[in-house]
Amino acid sequence: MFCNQCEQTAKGTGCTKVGVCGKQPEVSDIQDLVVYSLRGLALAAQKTGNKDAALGHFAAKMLFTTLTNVNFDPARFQTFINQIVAKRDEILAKGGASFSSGPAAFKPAATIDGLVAQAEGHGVANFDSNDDIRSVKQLLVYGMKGLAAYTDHAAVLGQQDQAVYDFLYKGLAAGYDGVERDLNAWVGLLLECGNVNLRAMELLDAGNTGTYGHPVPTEVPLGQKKGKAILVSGHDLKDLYELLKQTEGKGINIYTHGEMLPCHGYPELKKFPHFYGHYGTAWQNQQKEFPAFPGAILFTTNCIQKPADNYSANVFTTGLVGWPGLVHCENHDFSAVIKRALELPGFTEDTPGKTVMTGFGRNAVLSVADKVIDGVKAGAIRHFFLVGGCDGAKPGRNYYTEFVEKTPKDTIVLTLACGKFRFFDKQIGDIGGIPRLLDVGQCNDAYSAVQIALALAGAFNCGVNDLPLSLVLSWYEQKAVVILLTLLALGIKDIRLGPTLPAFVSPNVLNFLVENYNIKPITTPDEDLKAILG
Ligand code: FSO
Ligand code: SF4
Repeated sequence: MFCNQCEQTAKGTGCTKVGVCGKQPEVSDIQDLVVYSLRGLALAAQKTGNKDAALGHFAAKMLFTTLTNVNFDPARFQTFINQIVAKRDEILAKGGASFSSGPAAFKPAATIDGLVAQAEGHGVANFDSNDDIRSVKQLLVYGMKGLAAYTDHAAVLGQQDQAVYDFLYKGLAAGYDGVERDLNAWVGLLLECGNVNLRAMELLDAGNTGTYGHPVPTEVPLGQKKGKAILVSGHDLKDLYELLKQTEGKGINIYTHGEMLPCHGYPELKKFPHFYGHYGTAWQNQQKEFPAFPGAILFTTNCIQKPADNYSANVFTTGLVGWPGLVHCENHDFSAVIKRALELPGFTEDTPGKTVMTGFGRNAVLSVADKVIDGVKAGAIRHFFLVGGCDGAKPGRNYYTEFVEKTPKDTIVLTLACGKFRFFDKQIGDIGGIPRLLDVGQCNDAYSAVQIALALAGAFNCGVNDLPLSLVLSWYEQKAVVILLTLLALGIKDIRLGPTLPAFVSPNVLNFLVENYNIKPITTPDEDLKAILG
């Protein structure tokens, strides 16, 4: 195996024996083969001019399964590869087309061992012998994995655009489509990926807000209520909605975990009286926090970690998530989760706790835009920070806690994604009634943050780079990669990125990013604040 797609990769260079995430070598290799098979499907779709949205959504789902911390089940991947190849052959046959070699002619072995052997030579380390080309090819594949995740979330809510699927085919086929590309051409594909992701995130925003309403500022309890309990993790709003419906009147309270916290702000979700509060912090703390949860736990998307024996019987997966041996819920049928929750004791008493605010999506923030603009003009608001991105286990991530704590009282911090758990319960006050810490939502809501920035730029008649706004981002997995590509495609400069820079960015590619976008690594909160605020 060789995998370096996420921030916690071994020694900052690559996982080679087993993933730091728990990914077994066979799964890593078979995931490489999933990507390779998808290249074949993409070539077939291009050759036959296939515009079937169901096929595009299928391809996105398959790519999403290879994202960090989504699926660890080799048997499921074997099924996926067979499905990909079957669909490829079906559209080739229908279109009267064929390939005699390469990924579109690939025939999967019948066993998992056979697939592992076939994966040889198709991993990221083999993408190219030139370090820089390999680096941009990796960036493209990782960016597309993130794009695929957002595309799937949007499609589940009925929002699709063939242009997104066409790009996935183009990006997957690149390198196998007979087109010679130099470094510039590959960089062009990266920016195209960023642009297409903006469209995918727009679709997702339309899906979320169109189905569940625009988030409204909402106070979320961090304490617990007496009663049976289910904890929902991941990012999927539809799964949560279906579970809320299925648990109505059953005496079960529903809690969010991790990136599901912002769900409390959606009118169509918060209307359920048993949708109670939030439990725990970011994904990397689940093994510490889940044993104490006295109910069932449902994973709707990433980020799952190996469930320890003291709580694994309570954990269920759905959608694309998988862990060998766990019960997987299909077609939004959560009866197994509900049964388990009813067997377990639940919380035996009310435990009051702190509360946190969420629900500051673009609609909520822009509804007070006049107040914000007046605040800036009057000098009450000096600067905005977007401190967002993923959390992770590295101790260096305390930077983000300290950074937010040290932001001056006349500045506003917008946040999104699970990186917020480093500071989400900090009381940092308000400016004239506008909270200084505004939770825009999940990483899935990056579109909302972009719209807020664009609206501010419009109001001040300047570009986003000229706003008193600084982006201080943390990354962990491939959704963060594609969001970065989107920000670059939008021409956003001066991004600070941490806790470390990606292992798959070669020195020359990094130079390119620094020279053209002035990307920089985080240093210390004091130094960075001083540099930003002058
Ligand atoms: Fe975090 Fe995990 Fe949302 Fe990622 S929960 S790390 S960027 O999957 O997707 O922010
Ligand atoms: Fe390692 Fe990250 Fe790959 Fe897991 S996803 S194997 S931790 S690089």
